[in-house]
Amino acid sequence: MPENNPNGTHVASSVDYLILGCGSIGYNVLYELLMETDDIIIIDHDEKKVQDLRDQKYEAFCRDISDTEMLKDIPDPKVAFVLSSDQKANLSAVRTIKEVNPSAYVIARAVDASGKDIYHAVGADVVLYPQEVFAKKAVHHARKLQSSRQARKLFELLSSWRGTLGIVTHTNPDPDTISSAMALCALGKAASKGNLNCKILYDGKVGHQENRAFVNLLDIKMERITPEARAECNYFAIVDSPGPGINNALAKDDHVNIIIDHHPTTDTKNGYDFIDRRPDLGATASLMAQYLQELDILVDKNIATALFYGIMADTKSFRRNTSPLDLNLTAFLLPMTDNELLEKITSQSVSQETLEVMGAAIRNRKIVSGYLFSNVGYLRNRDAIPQAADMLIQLEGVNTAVVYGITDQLISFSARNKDLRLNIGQAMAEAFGEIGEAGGHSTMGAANIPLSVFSMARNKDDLLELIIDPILRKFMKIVGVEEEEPNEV
Ligand SMILES: [Mn+2]
Repeated sequence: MPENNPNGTHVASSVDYLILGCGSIGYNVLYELLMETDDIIIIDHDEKKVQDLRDQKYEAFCRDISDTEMLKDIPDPKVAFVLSSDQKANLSAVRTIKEVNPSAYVIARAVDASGKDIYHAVGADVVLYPQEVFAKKAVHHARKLQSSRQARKLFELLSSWRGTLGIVTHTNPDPDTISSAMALCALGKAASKGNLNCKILYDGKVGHQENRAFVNLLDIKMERITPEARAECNYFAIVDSPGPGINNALAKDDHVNIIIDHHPTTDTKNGYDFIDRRPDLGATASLMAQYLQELDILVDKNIATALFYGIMADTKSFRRNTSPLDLNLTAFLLPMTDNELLEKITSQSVSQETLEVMGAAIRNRKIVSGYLFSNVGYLRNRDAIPQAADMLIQLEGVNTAVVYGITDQLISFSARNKDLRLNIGQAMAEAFGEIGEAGGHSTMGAANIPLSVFSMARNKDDLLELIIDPILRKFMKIVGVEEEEPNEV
């Protein structure tokens, strides 16, 4: 034990750690620190305790920590822990330390939850309220346990299956749903030791230029979902959509074994072999990354890159619906990703049509009390609509942007929202849910209304003009836009 002297004089000019108050918390801190160093000084007012510590060869002093002279002859601490159960004494101790040695890093114990701010005011660098620390840790463990239990459950289920698992993406698959499907494929193969054949089934188009590059560059094998392809499957999984018939090619009453998703849903149907819905996550790809992490499954470079890009794309590079867990899991994937591939995927050129749709969205915008509406007319590829909505929500004075257009099969809406009072996903569901598919989160929503809803066959642009007014009026009523003349900005 260096510089330890039973007379209580320390010869060095500084000490690594100073512990003020050595009750049960102080003692535990001492115990933790001893794993790293024994350059520690303890101050407590209890004579017997101090003697006990000295008997154990620790450097301890019997002083009252609320005494402004308590640091006399004690070397400057690099870090001081103020841990007694007396709020007043703790506050006084923090003040004394900061006065005598302003560069010391002070970690203080708040004795009640409301006292935290006062400690900061007197100079504490970190304030911990033990009850809160315990609660956070306990909940964290419970969550971790829950997720590893889910991962193991999925693994066991997949290991017991033989035959073919069809993994269904959502319609017009994006990187989140595609990468999640890839990861589930890998998990299925690992769990069944190759006895389960997995295929990714999709419908609609892979529209966005980056998404097409994503599929090509990562060499992703996907099959269009046909009756023949479906007939080959013994089991079905849905990734990145809340259930059968919700934004995917399956029918509402189709039997599905696995659902893994992050969209909020009111669907209460059960009877699935496995279900994991986590609306608090920014991407389904995060959830899949967590399974791979929990199960310690070796992640192939393409899958890691795909999941990484899936999380990035769904969270708009961590600016939308991103939780700390999304970031942790992205960090987990990072060392396994292929930077060159990522660079190639993200530097794709914009198609002519996308550019034209963006142009139309800018030209045709109308703004009513912070709500922007823009009709982009007829288009072949609906993927340009959310891109236009992403762009227009950035316009000054706009809190909510709704962009819509018509394709050969449907009228498609995409909405973005910055107004904290409005849940745009809910508003879309309320306005359009009866005539089509609609939903989303508080900051983003979408709706697709199949043209089969409208019996008249006409010129597409006319049809859009004709039906859009009553639909939009319903939406405006739901979100509470006052009727006034729109201003073009
Ligand atoms: Mn998603």
